[in-house]
Amino acid sequence: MAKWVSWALIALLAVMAALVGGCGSGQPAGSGQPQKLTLYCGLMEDHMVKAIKQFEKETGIKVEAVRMSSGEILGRIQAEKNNPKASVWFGGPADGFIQAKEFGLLEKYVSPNAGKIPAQFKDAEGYWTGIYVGYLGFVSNQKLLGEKGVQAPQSWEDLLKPEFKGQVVMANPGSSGTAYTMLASIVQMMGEEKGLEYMKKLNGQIKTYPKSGTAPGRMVGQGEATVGITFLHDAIKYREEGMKDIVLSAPKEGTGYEIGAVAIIKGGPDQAAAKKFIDWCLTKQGQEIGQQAGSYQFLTNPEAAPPKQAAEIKDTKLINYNLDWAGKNRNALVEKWSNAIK
Ligand code: S7P
Repeated sequence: MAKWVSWALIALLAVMAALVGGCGSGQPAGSGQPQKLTLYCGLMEDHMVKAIKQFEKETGIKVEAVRMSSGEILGRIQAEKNNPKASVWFGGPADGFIQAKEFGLLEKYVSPNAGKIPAQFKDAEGYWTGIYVGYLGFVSNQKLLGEKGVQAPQSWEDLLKPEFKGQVVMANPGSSGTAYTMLASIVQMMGEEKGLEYMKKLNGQIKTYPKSGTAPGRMVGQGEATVGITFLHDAIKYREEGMKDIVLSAPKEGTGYEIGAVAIIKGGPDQAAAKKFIDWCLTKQGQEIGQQAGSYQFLTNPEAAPPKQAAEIKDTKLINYNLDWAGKNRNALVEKWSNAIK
């Protein structure tokens, strides 16, 4: 064989090896550039950081992420509709994802790993997939309850007690997925008219409406308010981190819950990397990683081991939360709430 033919053969093999290598090593085929991915993230920041590090380690894909509350993410991807900057919405209650699907902001993607996730935790058409489940409830400060001589609330009605005037914290349902879950739960339980009347009365008890649903638990734990409305797993996290006065309770008539989801943003860059991230989130390892950062939601992949810390809230009485209704009516209901509390 002529020498130039052997060299050409070697060069060809080298190019092919680079192309094949690129597929599994976080490089877009043939580019030599590392693959990258931008996420908008609705779950807690420490969970987000752990997940990203592990995903980067396993895939070589470089991830950038911004933590925002659900309403902010929805607003951001709506505003960026014609020029999306991020490719994945990672975490936060599925209500926001349903509203985003309605607005045409999500890309359909049925991951090969989605088969493991039971039907009640995913969109039937593949626009979003559930990765965890969280129950809504109350977080109280034992010391402040003692000073007021009052018990932790056991019902939604209890939040209206005079002892709690100016002492209740819930996030703003416009920005927060947690608070929207509460608003939608109340309206589903009481009906729209009575539900909004209740929210108006509750408004008279509220100390402040922070942006994120992760804030009430922290504020109550630090003694800034007596009672908060929160996802119960967040209250467990804060108590475990040292806020020892935290006590948990749940409304006896029942409460709403979230399915925390993940989805691909329509038209976002790096769609191949986005799909790999969704695939990873649905694995046993991808779901179990949150526990390392104190995220104690129940998990949707039956092969993933649920956090042992979640056992204390497993018997919380849940309503038959109509997620589809809650998602499709999100913006309209938030507007009605804003008018009701004026
Ligand atoms: O990661 C903890 C967690 O409670 O954060 C999300 C929660 O809704 C906070 O987001 P908002 O700021 O939008 O309220 C939940 O999805 C998640 O379980």
